[in-house]
Amino acid sequence: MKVLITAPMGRKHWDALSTEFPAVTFLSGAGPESDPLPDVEVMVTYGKDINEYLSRLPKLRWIQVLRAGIDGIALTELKDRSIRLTTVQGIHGIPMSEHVFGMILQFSRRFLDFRANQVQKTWDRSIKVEEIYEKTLGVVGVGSIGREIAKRGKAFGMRTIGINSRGTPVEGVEKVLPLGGLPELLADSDYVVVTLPLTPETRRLFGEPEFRMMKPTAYFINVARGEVVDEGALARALQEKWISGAGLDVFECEPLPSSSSLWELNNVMITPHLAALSPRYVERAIGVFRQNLLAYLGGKDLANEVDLSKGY
Ligand code: OXD
Repeated sequence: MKVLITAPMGRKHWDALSTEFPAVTFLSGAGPESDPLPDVEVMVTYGKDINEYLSRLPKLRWIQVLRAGIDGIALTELKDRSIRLTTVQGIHGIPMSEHVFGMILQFSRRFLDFRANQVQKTWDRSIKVEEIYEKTLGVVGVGSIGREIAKRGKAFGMRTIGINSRGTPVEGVEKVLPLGGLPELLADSDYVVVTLPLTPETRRLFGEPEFRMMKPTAYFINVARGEVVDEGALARALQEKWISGAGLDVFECEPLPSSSSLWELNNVMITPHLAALSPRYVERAIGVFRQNLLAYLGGKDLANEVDLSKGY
């Protein structure tokens, strides 16, 4: 069986895969762009190149993406060709929750202001610092990532509320609401953290009405996808102080264009879509693929298989 791996990864991972699966041939993505790869049954990728490879892989049966999001992948074509799709959902919780809490603690303890004062050698004790203890953390999307964020919120003594599609209870989250409960979560939360997948239902879920429902003292943190937000409405919410600030890792257009007004707002913290990154990312992602390859070869269920009709 042939597996095409287009995701860049170190030699040690290639060697480990070849040793563990001697009957499988692992190919790298090299070769002229138009060449068909007739015998490839499985593809391992970060996702961006799937659509361009599909026509070259007539026998493709399964794609393992080494990321959580599947937006931008031609799901209808996969469905029509009965190609299975799996993600590495589940490995993002640790780095993303640390990233989110870096942002939350920055907003609360004002480290960036102190750093700016440090550059000027200024000793200013008038900067107002806050606590997050007993504040409300609203996690919109309590899946594997949202749960880890809520867990850390609890460790800081925060009240946690969350949203998932049906309001199904989640361990460690005090109150879970269905998507229709968004106004309640927005009105109650001091920190709104978005970890939703991008689907037709969640596209531009956050617009002017939603930002106006938030407390003026609240912060909005998006580590999901830029397209779940109407970025123009968010910029106005921040400029006109409907909300206190935002921590943004994802944007409608990436890289964020230099013309975006978000760059200039001093109540915004921007990071370049890397909340999930970690020195352990590849090792964890390949770990999921290895388990799935064993299951695939043994005819068992694959972990994190996407329901191609639902899109998640
Ligand atoms: C992902 C991401 O989808 O990091 O994995 O955005």
